[in-house]
Amino acid sequence: MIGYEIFVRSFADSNDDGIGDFKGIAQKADYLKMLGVDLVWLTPHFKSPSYHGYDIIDYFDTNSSFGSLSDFKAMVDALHEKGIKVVIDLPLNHVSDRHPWFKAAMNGEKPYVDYFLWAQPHFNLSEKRHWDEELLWHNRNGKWYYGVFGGSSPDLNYENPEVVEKSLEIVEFWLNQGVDGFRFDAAKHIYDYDIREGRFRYDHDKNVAYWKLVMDKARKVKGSDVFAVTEVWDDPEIVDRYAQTIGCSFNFYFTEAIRESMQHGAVYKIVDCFQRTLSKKPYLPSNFTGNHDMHRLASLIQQEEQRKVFFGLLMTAPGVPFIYYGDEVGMKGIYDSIFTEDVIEPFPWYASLSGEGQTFWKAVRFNRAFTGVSVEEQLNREGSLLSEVMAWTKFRKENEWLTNAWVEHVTHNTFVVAYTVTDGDNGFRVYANIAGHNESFEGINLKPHEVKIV
Ligand code: ACG
Repeated sequence: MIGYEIFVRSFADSNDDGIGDFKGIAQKADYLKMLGVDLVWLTPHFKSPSYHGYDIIDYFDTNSSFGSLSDFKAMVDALHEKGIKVVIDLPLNHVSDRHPWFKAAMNGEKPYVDYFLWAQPHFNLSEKRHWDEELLWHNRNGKWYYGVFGGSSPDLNYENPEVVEKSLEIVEFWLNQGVDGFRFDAAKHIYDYDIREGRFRYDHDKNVAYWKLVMDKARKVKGSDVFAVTEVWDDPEIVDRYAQTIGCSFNFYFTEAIRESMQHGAVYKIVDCFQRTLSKKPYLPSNFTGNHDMHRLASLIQQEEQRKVFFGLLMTAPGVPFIYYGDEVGMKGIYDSIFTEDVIEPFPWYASLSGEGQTFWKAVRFNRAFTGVSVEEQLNREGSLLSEVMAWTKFRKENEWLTNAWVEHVTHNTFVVAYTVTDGDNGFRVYANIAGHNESFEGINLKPHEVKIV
């Protein structure tokens, strides 16, 4: 199974307003098939005031720029017909400050006041997020509320059983619309504030117990083959705890380790990562090229030949690999927490960036016309990144057992990493040379940037 993250606003436009939409995605099902994708993760498609959609106004309605609920269902059907599963992004940790629940809570209306977290005298209101300088507490009209992702997205209060119940209703509703599963956004943040001590602290046990409830509900509605993947951006040992309950988790360390190794020209991080995250596990790791929260692969790894090695590592690794839309054609973009739009630029279908399906909701800065970064140009160039990616996805399809495999015997020199991938019955050994010169390791000769399977 191969996944593909689609930033809905940027992927494919069916009505010429420049904004990607559900019909547009349905119309591009053949491209997804050609690429070898069998599961798409759609970034939030709910009613929301922002370009990214992670702050929701109504969990039971779609963003009208993307289409109606019936357009959404038609898209799900169209993708299903092609054998492609649909997974939706579900930000349950917080809502938009324009959500009716928050508006009612600000007016002091019951029961909504208890849907959010309000400051108590012993709380430290000037505490910042542990990873940057953003404040956790926000003041509006003299009321202090908690919002780990900023003042415009207040956190829901999961100490309140009614909120838990609402979240389960949302899960049930969307499964009944035909979706195959979820990407659980910000999974470690459901319980991340210690009310007793009045400070930020992840309660992983409580979070995992909550996600178990969600998964029980999802499996009850959809059966055991519901697909769920968590977003827990943290150390592999913490990711493990969530993944065991949910069944699959994004492996951030994979993306980071390969990028870092390629930048430094030595495989040590890859070795550490493969040993720590890809050994035999009771869940599926989800390795990925990148996502909408980080610099694009092609901006960090400029050489196309190196990126081909990245795809080789990705497609020979166990679990469910995900491609971030556009990474297959070498889209660039530098992530900036203020201008995050740079990593979600319009998907370049054509060299000219104009034609049927092309989105143009924002001006491009990184992926300009006629720079070789488009489906059209990549399909017409022999040996392009896209053709290499398609060769790897074809290989992956011929080896479906890789989903449930694991990695053993990781060995290396400075430039070559070697590993055995097996599921107990099938297996092969991979040799990957990240260097731009020939290498020889364990008697295997490798050309520059070669990934060899023996
Ligand atoms: C998700 C979405 C993101 C979205 C939200 C909120 C959550 O993908 O687009 O924002 O709905 C944190 C959260 C993640 C969150 C990212 C953006 N992603 O945990 O859930 O922020 C450290 C922290 C991480 C942190 C990361 C950010 O530990 O928690 O992610 O930094 O860079 C190693 C370490 C690891 C460390 C990394 C990086 O891997 O092991 O711990 O991670 O290095 O240093 C959207 C918008 C926002 C808006 C919000 C409402 O993008 O602008 O405010 O919605």
